[in-house]
Amino acid sequence: MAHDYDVAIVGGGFAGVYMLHRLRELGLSARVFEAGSGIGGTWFWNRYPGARCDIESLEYSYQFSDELQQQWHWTERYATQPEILRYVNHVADRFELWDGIQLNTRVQAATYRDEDNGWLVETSSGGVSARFCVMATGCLSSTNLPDFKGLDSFAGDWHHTGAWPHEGVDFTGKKVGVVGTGSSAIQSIPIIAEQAEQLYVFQRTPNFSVPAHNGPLDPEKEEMVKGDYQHFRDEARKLVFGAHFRNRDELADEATPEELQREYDERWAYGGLPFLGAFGDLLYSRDANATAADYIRDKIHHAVEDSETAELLSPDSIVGCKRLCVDTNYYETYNRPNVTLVNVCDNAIAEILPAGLATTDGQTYELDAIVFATGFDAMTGALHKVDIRGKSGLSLKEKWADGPRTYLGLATADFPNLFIVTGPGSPSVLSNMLPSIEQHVVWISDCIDYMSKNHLQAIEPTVQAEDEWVSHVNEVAGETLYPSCNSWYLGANVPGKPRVFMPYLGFPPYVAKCDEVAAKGYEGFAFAN
Ligand code: N01
Repeated sequence: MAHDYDVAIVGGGFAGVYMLHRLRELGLSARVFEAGSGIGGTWFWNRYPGARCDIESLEYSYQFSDELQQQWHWTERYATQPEILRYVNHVADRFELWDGIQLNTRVQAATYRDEDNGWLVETSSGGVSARFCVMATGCLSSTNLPDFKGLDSFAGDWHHTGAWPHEGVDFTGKKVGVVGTGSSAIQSIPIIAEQAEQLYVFQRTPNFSVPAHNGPLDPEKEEMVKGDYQHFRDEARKLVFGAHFRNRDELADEATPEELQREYDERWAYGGLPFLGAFGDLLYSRDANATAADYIRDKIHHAVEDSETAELLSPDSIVGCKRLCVDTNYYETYNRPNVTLVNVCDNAIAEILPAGLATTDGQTYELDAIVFATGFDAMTGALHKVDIRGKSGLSLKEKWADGPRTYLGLATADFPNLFIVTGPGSPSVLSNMLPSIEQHVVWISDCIDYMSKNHLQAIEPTVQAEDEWVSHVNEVAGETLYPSCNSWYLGANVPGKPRVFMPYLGFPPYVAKCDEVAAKGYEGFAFAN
């Protein structure tokens, strides 16, 4: 039976947009279904004040077209959300992709049909059939809004950072509460504080943050990178996070106090996530990590005038175990007279009241607006919003009831011809997302092309390959400090979510494995003719 499309692509973020382009280059028909009224995925929804990327612009960008990367000019070292959104729209214009993108269309269900080895994709505006279904739904696109009692009764406005109103929000003269102190909060708090009459930050767990030292993009650096962009990309491909974090092999456990101080000072002055590359053992040894934690705590105490507030802002945890934050004036913001840090670790938020909120110790806070910077149901949340059914009607949710199971984060047994871009079990959020997305798009489209040329109807991983990969992902994580804290990498931020470490650490070995699997005729996958 003929399908409407060779490939149905769910999601119009950076993954869906490039997937469409790449499939078209191979002469295949594809359509992107996007719930939003525009493309860009995470960069379409996360419009909160201060939203910007924590990977430098020169490498948080597509590399599939040299003309594109040469001609596009980023204005800042770390691009703002509006600039990243302009960029992805430019890509869609430049490669004439709009006629393949259906906006305002939410995919509700995707069902595998044994009879024709294809997928029936049901959307808010009707159903389509396709040989393949590619889930390009993103890792951080399903917002997590805790079930706060009384939220419906709140008389003011409330917003989640991950679903911010397009028209913006004016906090001028308002009493504002921000719930959460992760990356989204840490980026937005300094800006909201400048507008609000009074800002209360409700902190359950403090996070480590490193200054971004953002500014206009250095023209010399731009010229240097653009002089040999391929070399710059090739270098990044060999690095553990797929980005230039200036990783060193030297061990903090073996460094003298002077070496530690010198290296951390240099990294702090440089700014951003490369702080984590200071020593090779920071994510492996508690003692090594403690040297970095002590250093940042000391910085917090220097930045924050009130010692009690500084102490409350100082994490007693492992640097990088939860994603390290990157900020502009975050800690300094607590020196403003209109900013108050509220500890909701001991006295949790009990309920939202019509005029504010109350904590369990009976304290109440009068608020005109609340910002929930409470994160995401990461990696699996967006997949589970779609009722995905594989062979014999098996639902993905049922199959993954104890945590996600994939082969290479790309596919899962019993769900033939279904691919996931940057799925659980792939480097995804532990890597620079853009190169990871491109690597997946190329791998998936090459696989589809191989199947077409070899008249193969269906592909799925073997259960054995999947089991071995899941064990390997756990084993690699188990050697690090990552599983030791309640992070969203583990699903620990969403009540009832199974605790499984979801991303794979190590971009280079991962890419090598994917290449090897393909070179061996898709080893670990089974085909049907
Ligand atoms: O979310 P988070 P996020 N009561 O999950 C708190 C990426 N990102 O949106 O730690 C009170 O990190 C929760 O407290 P706790 C980046 O990968 C990137 O900030 O669970 N508080 C925590 O403080 C990042 O890691 C950029 O105790 C509650 C906060 O809410 C990821 O997105 C920018 C609560 C959630 O923090 C997620 O970041 C922004 C409750 N009931 C995001 N429930 C860049 O720079 C939750 N919290 C590219």
